[in-house]
Amino acid sequence: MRIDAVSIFPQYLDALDISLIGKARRDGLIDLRVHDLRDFAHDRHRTVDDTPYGGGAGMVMKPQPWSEALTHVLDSADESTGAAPVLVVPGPGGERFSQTMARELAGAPWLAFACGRYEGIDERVYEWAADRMEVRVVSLGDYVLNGGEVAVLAMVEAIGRLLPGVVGNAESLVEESHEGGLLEYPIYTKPSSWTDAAGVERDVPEVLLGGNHAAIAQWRHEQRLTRTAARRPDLLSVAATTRELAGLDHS
Ligand code: 6GU
Repeated sequence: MRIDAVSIFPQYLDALDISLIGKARRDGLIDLRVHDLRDFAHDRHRTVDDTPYGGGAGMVMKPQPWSEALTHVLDSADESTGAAPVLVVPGPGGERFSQTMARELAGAPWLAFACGRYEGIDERVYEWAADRMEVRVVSLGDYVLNGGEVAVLAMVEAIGRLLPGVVGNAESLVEESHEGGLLEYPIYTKPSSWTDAAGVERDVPEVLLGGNHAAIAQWRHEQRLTRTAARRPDLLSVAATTRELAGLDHS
């Protein structure tokens, strides 16, 4: 997959050199290209922002550097990418990012991320871009970050790990929280009995120590349900709850 990211703080994205995504880049599975928006501002101070028409707090990102930066990205299309990327603009005013959206975006050959800062990007950039590519404004959740860069780190990691060959054990992709609509069950490793520094003995649940795989699967499913009910009741749809209460849903 080809990924471009445009930012006034390209160093934020240096973290994508590390770990699984860094390895995927070195293995040629992800071609990530980071661009400095200021390279497309041509005045002495490389200005990318200005005051908002109509008044109000803060600054707005100017249209011209963005159109030039995104034109530069579009001009780098090749045989593998198709004509244009899906443009993802991170922002608190977007549709909510999710595992479903990560899966959807992982199916695109080319993604471009436009990281806004300040109060945001001049609205005409969205119009200009929509004439040339699919544009999606995407939010991580109901809180405000100072810019899109940290959101891009999260989204590229969530999308990248779904690409074929990026995560070694494909099985570790299926049983996770949010795949299957429930949170993950609790996990344990050795020792089976651990005494903490305060002298409290803490034991691994008995069922996991025997070899009864049906009993383990049943226990884990119950743990997923109780944990989801406690932490994320919004994930338990009426239908799923009804099925569980009827004893129909042990998948
Ligand atoms: Cl994607 N961007 C910004 N700037 N703030 C956010 C966000 C994104 N998601 C939640 N808050």
